[in-house]
Amino acid sequence: MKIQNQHIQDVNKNIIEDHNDSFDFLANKLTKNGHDVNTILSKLAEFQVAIPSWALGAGGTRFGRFGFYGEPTTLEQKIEDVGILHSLTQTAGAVSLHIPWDVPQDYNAVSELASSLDIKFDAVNSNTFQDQKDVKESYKYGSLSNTSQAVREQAIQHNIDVIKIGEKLGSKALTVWLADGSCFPGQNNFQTAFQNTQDSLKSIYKDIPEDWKMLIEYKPYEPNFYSTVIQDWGASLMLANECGEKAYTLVDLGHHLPNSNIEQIVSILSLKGKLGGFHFNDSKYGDDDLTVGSIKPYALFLIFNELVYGMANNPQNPDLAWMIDASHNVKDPLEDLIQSLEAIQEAYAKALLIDQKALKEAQLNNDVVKCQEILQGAYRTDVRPLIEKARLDRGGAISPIKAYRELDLRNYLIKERGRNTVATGL
Ligand SMILES: [Mn+2]
Repeated sequence: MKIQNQHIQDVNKNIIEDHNDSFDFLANKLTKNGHDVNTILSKLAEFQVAIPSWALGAGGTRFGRFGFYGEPTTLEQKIEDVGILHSLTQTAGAVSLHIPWDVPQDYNAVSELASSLDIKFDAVNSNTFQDQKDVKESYKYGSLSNTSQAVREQAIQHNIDVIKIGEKLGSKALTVWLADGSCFPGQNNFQTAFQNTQDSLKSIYKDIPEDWKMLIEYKPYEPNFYSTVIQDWGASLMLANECGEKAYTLVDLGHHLPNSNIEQIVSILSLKGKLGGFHFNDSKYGDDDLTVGSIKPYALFLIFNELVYGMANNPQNPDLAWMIDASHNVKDPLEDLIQSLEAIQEAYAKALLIDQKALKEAQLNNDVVKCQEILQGAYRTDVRPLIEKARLDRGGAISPIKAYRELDLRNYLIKERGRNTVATGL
């Protein structure tokens, strides 16, 4: 299913006057305060976030999966869903495939479909945290870190196969996230597990194409509950440095212990030119994978402040691979992803409003109160008219949720695909 642009414009018609009023008011105010509104709008328009192929199916809880009608069952249907998101929001111009859940059957057809929807293939993700059907070796006790050479070799080969799939689609990065670790003290030798992981990653790295990145994701605990081999940014950075200049650290917001200062991690990795990718979600307790911005929007804004600073001041750091990595639980996946995209754009827009020059001056004068005023002044601005305008200018919806509901898109998908369909994934 492909949305006709005219349908989006029809929904926009009913709310365009309100939008114009609030945009004019905000744009005038920002211009008076020395902001270049057009530059902010073009930055917002350029900011594209990848949708993971596994996010389009039904969610549920850790203990059960509750079906959602009209789920996409093929990769083509998943890409069509990303196409719907992109048409409405104009900020979901990429898909991130998870292998082996979404191996293309017909590469030409999949590539043509994606490009017809203006969607690129972002990082490809390997999976060595589950045993797939008919495999020889089990990952029950780890993959790249396993004490068995045969298991490690199988996991290395899988990653190399994933790179080959990505190359056929135009991807430029491999994301490696390992569930490797231990559930009980004494189960693993920390040094052996780390060393094995390092050697395995170096073997994979040899197959990373010249214009690719290898993104190494970290996580402190879960599914293993005593130790994780790549438990934090320090472990990830050590491994990336060991592999070489095409290897980077990937930050996933939910992969931190409570109250970690993620903005500081982002800032220092960016200074060192080693921040390669970013996964968006939110959390209340642990790796809850809640909708980004739904729990701690101010923390998200502070992180974006560092990302904006890094993008402007750290040419040594490459462009980042942005991806939503969340679980929509009991929501319609597409509505949840729209909310995520909006929260990301909102935090980004607010961060773009920070007067970096004034902030630097206040920092130099040790004017702590002024520093906070500058940050919170930007944070308290209602930037939604800017985001609406950036979408509208590119043919998107002023309110993507409203358009999704008024166009009754879920019912169209159910009619097309049937009610009780099931997507691949967890
Ligand atoms: Mn992640």
